[in-house]
Amino acid sequence: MYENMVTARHYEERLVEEYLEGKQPSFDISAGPIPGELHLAAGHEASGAGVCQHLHPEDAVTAPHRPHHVAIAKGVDLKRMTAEIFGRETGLCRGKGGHMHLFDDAVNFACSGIIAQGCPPAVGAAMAAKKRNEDSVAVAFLGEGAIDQGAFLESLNMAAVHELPVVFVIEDNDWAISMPKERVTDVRNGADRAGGFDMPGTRVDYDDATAVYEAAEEAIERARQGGGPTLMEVQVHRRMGHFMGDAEGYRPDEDKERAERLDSIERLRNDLRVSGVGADRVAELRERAEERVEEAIEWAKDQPEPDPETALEDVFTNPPERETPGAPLAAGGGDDE
Ligand SMILES: Cc1ncc(C[n+]2csc(CCOP(=O)(O)OP(=O)(O)O)c2C)c(N)n1
Ligand SMILES: [Mg+2]
Repeated sequence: MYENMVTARHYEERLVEEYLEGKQPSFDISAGPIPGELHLAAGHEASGAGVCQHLHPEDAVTAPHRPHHVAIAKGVDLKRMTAEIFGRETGLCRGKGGHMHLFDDAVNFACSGIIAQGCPPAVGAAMAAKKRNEDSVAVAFLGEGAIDQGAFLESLNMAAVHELPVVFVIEDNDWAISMPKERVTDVRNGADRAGGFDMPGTRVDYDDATAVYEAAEEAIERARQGGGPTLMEVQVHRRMGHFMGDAEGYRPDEDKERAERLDSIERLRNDLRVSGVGADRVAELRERAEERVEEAIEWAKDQPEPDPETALEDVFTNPPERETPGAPLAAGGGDDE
């Protein structure tokens, strides 16, 4: 878990450096080697690491727009994930998805920028496993800002009615962009939503990877043994802005300082030391993580960019016919199928 967490933290620290290249001084979001938005999960690492530690490659995981820590903990190919973030041809989605749309079928991982969108596919994966009599499970990660979404609530109902092997993990970082949760959600603890459905709800009140590990073990084992779904919530902390470039003018200084103080990585490092893991071993894990990150970034930056000719390949709709490239569509043109 520690290695996964330091990998995720260092990965994002390096992405920040790469992301800012060429974007300053006026913050041009489309400039530099990583154009577009970037949502960082620093402060969420305990959740991904504690849950995914119990999963096998065939177990499905869906994540939201803040996916890096979960992807790393699920074992997504770091080089191809990095190439995707840099928009390269050898990226997980041939450079067309970017950091919010990573998809790795080798380990059954997907994420999406649409809030709560990962819940229905996770229910689908769990239903498939049950119908095939396999003991795999599915896990959907989502933010606390997503728990009023229809897709989430319908997924809970479907999972409970069919007793599906799925675990929903709410990452409660107290904020949905600039919106504090108490202004938009009627429950203080997201896990209380389970009470409206026939499933257990459990909350880990502090982002301690070991506590997450233990809560997830119970939920995932129950799902694997045919005991149905669980709703889990983990208190995490958003150490950064909602996305890179967010000035966070809405956020009290104390809230930010608190997030920085309550660092789950430091907590786990101390716990490891107290349990007798030597300083050398801890340093070795950290160094190995850092080397892996550097290698992935170097590799990705060396990869070719996609050929513009392939821009309309692997997309869901058939591109409408144009008589000449760039010309307006003929009336009634296009093929909706
Ligand atoms: C269906 C939908 N509505 C709105 C948005 C815009 N949006 C992007 S992130 C976000 C807030 C999400 O907050 P939360 O679920 O708590 O996740 P966090 O960013 O805190 O990790 C919103 C509203 C979206 N992506 N999808
Ligand atoms: Mg949130």
